Amino acid sequence: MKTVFFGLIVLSFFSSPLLGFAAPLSNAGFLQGGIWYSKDPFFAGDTVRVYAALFNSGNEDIAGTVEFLDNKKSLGAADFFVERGGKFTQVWVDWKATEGEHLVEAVITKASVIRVGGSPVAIELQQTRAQESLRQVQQDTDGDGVGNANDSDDDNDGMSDVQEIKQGTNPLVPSVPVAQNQEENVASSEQQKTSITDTIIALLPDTVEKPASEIHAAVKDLLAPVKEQVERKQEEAVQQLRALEENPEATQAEKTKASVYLASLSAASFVLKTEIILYVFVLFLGYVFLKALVRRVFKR
Ligand SMILES: [Ca+2]
Ligand SMILES: [Ca+2]
Ligand SMILES: [Ca+2]
Repeated sequence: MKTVFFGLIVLSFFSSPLLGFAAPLSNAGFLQGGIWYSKDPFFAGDTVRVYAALFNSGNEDIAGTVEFLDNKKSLGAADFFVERGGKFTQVWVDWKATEGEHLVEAVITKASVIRVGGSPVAIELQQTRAQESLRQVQQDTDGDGVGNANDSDDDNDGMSDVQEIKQGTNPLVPSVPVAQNQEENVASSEQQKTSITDTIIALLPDTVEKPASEIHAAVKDLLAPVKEQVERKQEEAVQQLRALEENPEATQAEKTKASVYLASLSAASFVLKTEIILYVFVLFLGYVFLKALVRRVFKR
């Protein structure tokens, strides 16, 4: 008799949550680890499968529906069934990702206990929300698996984004023949510039030529790291400006500030690249020499 009584208590304990007046079930619901994707990283335009997993450590089979949300808008729903006794299952929807920030969520909207031979009995679960997933979805124009924000050459045409913006070609459209031509042009004009400085130095009299070309080399070495740093900063400024332009919340003042900053860096980089400082220096040497020569001639 005692055993039967005890058995009744145990039975009522286990079945009470199923009768509707009990606390929400805490031994079933979403698994830890939240939401995951069929491929990661993924980029704008990719269709990915969004997954969440459910477990059931209770003693009754459970069925229900999970709704997936992207920025609070429904991506679709998936029905589930999880057997009792520590089993789990996964649910998913397919999602065509777009560029920008996405808060992806999964919510159990309906759950019932399914008994053999009985009809489903609605229950309430404690854990009805999967751990949300906050993603920044980028474009990957060249499809190399590196998003545009982290890719220094978005269209993979061999010309960096910085270079393309500087010379006015589209960093998002491969422009290979133009790129090669322009790279050659840049290379040859740089060579020309170097040789102009060297030519001017060569025109100087022997006594001045040697120290002048030594100083030229030294100044060039001195400026090389500065030039590199300015170019790096310029690249950062380009990325920053692009991020601002893509950000609808950015103010016009911020954009203007960023473009002025970029323009001044471009100017600095131009000065360094074309060795304007060196021209001035060499011209100054020539002037000093001529002055000395003129003085000597007129003294005689
Ligand atoms: Ca890429
Ligand atoms: Ca490029
Ligand atoms: Ca291009």
